[in-house]
Amino acid sequence: MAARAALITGITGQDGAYLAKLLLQKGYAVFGVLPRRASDMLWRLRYLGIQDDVQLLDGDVTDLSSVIRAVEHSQPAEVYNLAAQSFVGTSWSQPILTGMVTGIGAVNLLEAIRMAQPKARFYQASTSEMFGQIREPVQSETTPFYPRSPYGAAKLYAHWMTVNHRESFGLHASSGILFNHESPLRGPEFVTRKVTLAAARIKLGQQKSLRLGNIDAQRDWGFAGDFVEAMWLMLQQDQPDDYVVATGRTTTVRDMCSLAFNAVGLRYEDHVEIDPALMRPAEVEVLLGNPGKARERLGWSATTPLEDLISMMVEADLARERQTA
Ligand code: NAP
Ligand code: G4F
Repeated sequence: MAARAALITGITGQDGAYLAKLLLQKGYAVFGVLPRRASDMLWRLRYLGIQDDVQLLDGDVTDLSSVIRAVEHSQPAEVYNLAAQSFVGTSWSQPILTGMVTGIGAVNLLEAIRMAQPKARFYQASTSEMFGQIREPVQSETTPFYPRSPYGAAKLYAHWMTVNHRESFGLHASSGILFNHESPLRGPEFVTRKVTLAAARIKLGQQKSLRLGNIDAQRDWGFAGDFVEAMWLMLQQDQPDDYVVATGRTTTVRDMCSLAFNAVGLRYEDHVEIDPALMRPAEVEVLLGNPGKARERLGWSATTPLEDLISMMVEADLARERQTA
């Protein structure tokens, strides 16, 4: 019997790589949509040792025809839309591209499924950024949204279009409202990885200081390897639905810095400089998720404490920096 197929957009990103690994372990035939890029895109798949195990299909979520071809070719039982311009900071300088990729891209996937594979189950990578200027101190599936960035607004459009395709056309379309999740495969522009990489480089004498923006911001940070399990679990449910996926604990960027620098025997106060240029035009000051519904309905909960996550990231950065030195 042919293996159950899954199609992942954004397969070369942090979550795409961990999800591909999880699905391969579960016996799926894993297909990924691969947009054309000049630089090395496959480093995360190589890092996890799965680059030869996934089938990559030329395509871009902004190009509906390529998305339809990818769906027709892979005949997926499950489609995970992880593709996005996902860096919040860039969304102010490239708001239209962010809208096209992060917003319209999701609708292209939904329409391709509606036309070519209506029985496929669909996962949309929604985000706690949609809560933005928070309306409730702890955010759940019923908390009103108030996005604070072009990225958050684009994701909110994609989120509601997912709900709308579920309600209008009966698609098995679910939306995971994921809070921040990190790993050694996190892009170096995001704050946790920026900090763990800098702590490692400063320890090795390759860098002197680290410039950051708002270190009083608070995030509910978990481990990406835990979070991709929740994505899969959502698509195993009889009924599609929306779920908050979070740890239920929030920490300041400042305290996260302290964890990272302590892990290499340094004090962040001796190395971190505040750069006003890194402050955002509108900030999401604090995020804290209530993962109760995911725990009750999916049997999912986060298992990696922030201390372990940051140590894991610092260790990985030390190892990689030593290798390239
Ligand atoms: P990521 O590392 O930035 O991965 C995004 C992926 O999308 C990359 O492989 C990227 O390829 C690809 N992509 C960008 N534009 C594309 C296009 N036009 N067509 C096809 N692929 C395209 O993000 P992540 O952290 O893995 O997050 C996965 C998803 O979850 C994203 O949608 C993100 O917005 C969402 N999310 C993330 C978090 C988090 O904390 N990590 C939380 C909530 C939601 P290139 O790198 O080559 O552009
Ligand atoms: O790591 P960040 O860039 O992540 P942010 O903006 O929370 O977005 C991430 O999580 C979202 C889920 O809530 C995802 F949807 C999104 O795709 C992405 O994965 O910034 C975290 C916080 C912010 O408050 C930022 O202002 O850290 C603050 N910060 C302070 N200094 C910094 C810096 N962020 C970055 N990237 N770089 C700094 O130097």
